[in-house]
Amino acid sequence: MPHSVLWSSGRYISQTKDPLPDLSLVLKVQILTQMDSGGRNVKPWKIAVIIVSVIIGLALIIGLISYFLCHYQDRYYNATFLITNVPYDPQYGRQTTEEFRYLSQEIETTMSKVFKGSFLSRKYIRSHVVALSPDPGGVLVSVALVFKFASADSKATSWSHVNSVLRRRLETSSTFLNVDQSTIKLTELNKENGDNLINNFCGIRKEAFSFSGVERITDGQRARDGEWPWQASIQLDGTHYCGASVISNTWLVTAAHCFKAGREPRRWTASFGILLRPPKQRKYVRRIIIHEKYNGLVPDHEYDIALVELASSIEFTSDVHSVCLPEASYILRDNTSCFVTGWGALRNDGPSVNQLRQAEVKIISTAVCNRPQVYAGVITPGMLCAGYLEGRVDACQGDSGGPLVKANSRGIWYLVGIVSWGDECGKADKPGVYTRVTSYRDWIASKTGI
Ligand code: 4AZ
Repeated sequence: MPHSVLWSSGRYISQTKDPLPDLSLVLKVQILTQMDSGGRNVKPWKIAVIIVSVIIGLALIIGLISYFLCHYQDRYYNATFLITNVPYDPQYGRQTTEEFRYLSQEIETTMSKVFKGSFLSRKYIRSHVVALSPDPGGVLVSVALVFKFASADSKATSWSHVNSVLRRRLETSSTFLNVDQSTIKLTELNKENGDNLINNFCGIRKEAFSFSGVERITDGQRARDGEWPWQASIQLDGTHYCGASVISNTWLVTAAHCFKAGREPRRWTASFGILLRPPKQRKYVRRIIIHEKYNGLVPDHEYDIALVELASSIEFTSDVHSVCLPEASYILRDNTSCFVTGWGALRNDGPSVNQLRQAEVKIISTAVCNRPQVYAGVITPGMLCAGYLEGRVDACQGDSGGPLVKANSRGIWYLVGIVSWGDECGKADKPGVYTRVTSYRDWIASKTGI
């Protein structure tokens, strides 16, 4: 230990024992070097400046290291390849057909096996078949792949890892699909294109949400951001009045009876996002199309469907985008589990809530729903019943016009019903009654082209 000088109570003192026992070695070296070289004292403020700069420097280094090691970002890829053992079927041309769903699910399951069984298993998020196109050699597949890579992973390395796993494992991971190896192509999409690609597909949620319990929309489960991105609120003179579903960036579908209170588009606005206040987006209404055959006479609830055209386009994000519409021929089986969502009342005639709620309900057959003690024959083919005969779980006032949705086996959500009516809320033998969307599928297409 060198002979050093320390400032103490206004005097210089000399000492030979360690003068800076509590400081880190780095600091001691810096301070002692300065003291030694100058042979004079170091002012306390200088020591403070040195300490502070060393701390800031260390914090910056630690921050940068942890940012690159622990900060993740989504990276999107588009993979294309040829399947040689499946002949092209014209039904593959439309995303909503059973044929498209079946083959896409097979491909998505294979993708999951390819990456989950590799060293990229923790980085793989999901795959989504974008298109199935005709090819003389079979079916040409285009699939979007989403990964979560650390920011420190270079783009080139990430791409080559995904590419090599895909080439190595695609052939062996499917027992059903024959993939022509020579046709595999992988391109990275930038974030904007990747986000657009995923958000422009109907019925997709940004992550898999788990749901437990069957509770009433009321004191039941609150929805989380991005859980039901197609849910809209339609508001009369600025107040929530009904629910609605986003079916494209300019069209919403809702119930006709919502417009009994007024049909002038300029009195209506639509808001998006799980909170009514503040919403994620808000739009003016350009046009309201009520089903021509809806007459609004109680108790006639037939043709309870309307379309709302927005004055400007919604900006699709992971929190706000469209739900899929089922084909007119789609058959909804009894006892299927569906979800109804809305800002409606917690009890019959109660007020609306600010945060969106959800409830799981089951499809009840029209035969059961038309029983004398239930709705005694008033349920028509254009309606469907959902809920529980024992009551409790149900939609309520203010949920009207909102979505009843069901996920298919690919995890893509379809609008199967529109909250329409019921005898109060949650009563035994009085389940919720919904407009059956498949019955109006062609009507929706005729008005919107969707
Ligand atoms: C309504 O008045 C209403 N329990 C909506 C749904 C149900 C009942 C009433 C279903 O808007």
